[in-house]
Amino acid sequence: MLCRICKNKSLYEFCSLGLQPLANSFIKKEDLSKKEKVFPLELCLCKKCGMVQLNDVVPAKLMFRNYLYIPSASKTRIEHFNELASTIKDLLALTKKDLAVDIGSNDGSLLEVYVQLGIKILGVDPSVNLAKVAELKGIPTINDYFTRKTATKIVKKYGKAKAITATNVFAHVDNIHEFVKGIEILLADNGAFVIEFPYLVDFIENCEFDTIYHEHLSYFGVRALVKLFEKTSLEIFSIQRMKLDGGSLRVFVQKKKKNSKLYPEVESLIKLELEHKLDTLDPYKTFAKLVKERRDTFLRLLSELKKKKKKIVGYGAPAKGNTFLNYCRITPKDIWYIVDSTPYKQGLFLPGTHIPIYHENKIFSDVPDYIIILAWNFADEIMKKNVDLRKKGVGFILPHEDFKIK
Ligand code: JHZ
Repeated sequence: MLCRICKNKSLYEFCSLGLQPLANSFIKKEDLSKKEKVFPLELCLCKKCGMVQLNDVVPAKLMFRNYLYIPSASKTRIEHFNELASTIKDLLALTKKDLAVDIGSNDGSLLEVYVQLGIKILGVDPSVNLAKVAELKGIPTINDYFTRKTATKIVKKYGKAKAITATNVFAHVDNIHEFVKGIEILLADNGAFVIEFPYLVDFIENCEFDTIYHEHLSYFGVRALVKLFEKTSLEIFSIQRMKLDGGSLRVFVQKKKKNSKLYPEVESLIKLELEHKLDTLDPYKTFAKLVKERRDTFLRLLSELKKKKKKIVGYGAPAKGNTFLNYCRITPKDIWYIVDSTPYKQGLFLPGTHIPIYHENKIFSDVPDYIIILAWNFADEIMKKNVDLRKKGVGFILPHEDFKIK
């Protein structure tokens, strides 16, 4: 495996989560006895450019053609999209004449906001099922991956885009240089390409190991990102750190201005990464050690609660929950069931662990003693709407707070 950014061969593998099924390959009841495909889940660091990436790449068509994750299942994410769209609208002074393209547009949730703001829109998404859902909502969608070819096709038909977004998409792309070439073709000279993804500093510092899954090929820091844009006609002109998803970045990219140096926000995050010693092996070694400790802490808690005959269920069937549960080798005897707000996931079973997924209401009719919040990035939203259960004495286990019970 070569580094995705700099093509260097010297990759240092620092964390293995073993063989795992694809995190969004939820199973129908009739398929439970079929053998599931598993793939290695190992993380490496490029010693040259600092890029963190998976060792193996699962073909995209196995992961994204029929996709069950939708952002609209979480109120917090929709609120985030509302804020993102109006930030971009104000920044670029978008008008009715301008085109906004969302790459990885999913069910069209972000583009719907632009419609309300009166801007021309277009989605690009490889998932057949979700592109249909978006089209039904009136969101024009190109059902394909984003490449140079797709970009050229869009420019011919619609013209250049003043705003391009890719939220939680960039980290999923194998041929990232090809993707960036597509952006160079599609982006208007006075436009901006806005990328959002989980930030390497937060990922390492908080040991967010459950966010490692086959879809997430890259774990970006600003150092690697700057390297990626180095030989292109693009440059990063602004970056915001966000709390979303355990710590993410919002990166603003534009066509290069003459003689431009690194912008101050870019420089200060590179400095932060060096302060965290992300250019050495130490933090990655510590991360790998912590992964095992986190698993052992959870397994000890689980065993104590099971000894007391407590009933434990899970809140949310996020992709990250599957990495976590499979790494801990959890079964339906440990966690009885899962509830999730995504209609497409309800009635199915988790990959690997085969725990059944129900509508969120199940926790009111079949009340557990403890609920582990697998979608911990939305713990506030979930705790707020289940305040009555907490009052009744149900304990909420928080993986991101060292499995504290609230
Ligand atoms: P959520 C996905 O990861 C996949 P996941 C992807 N690869 C990616 O990068 C990230 O998103 C951003 C449910 N829920 O968003 C809905 C409730 O049931 O953390 C979701 O299934 N009730 C594109 O899957 C899950 O939790 C609720 O009240 O890790 C959250 O998934 C809320 C708030 C959520 O992403």
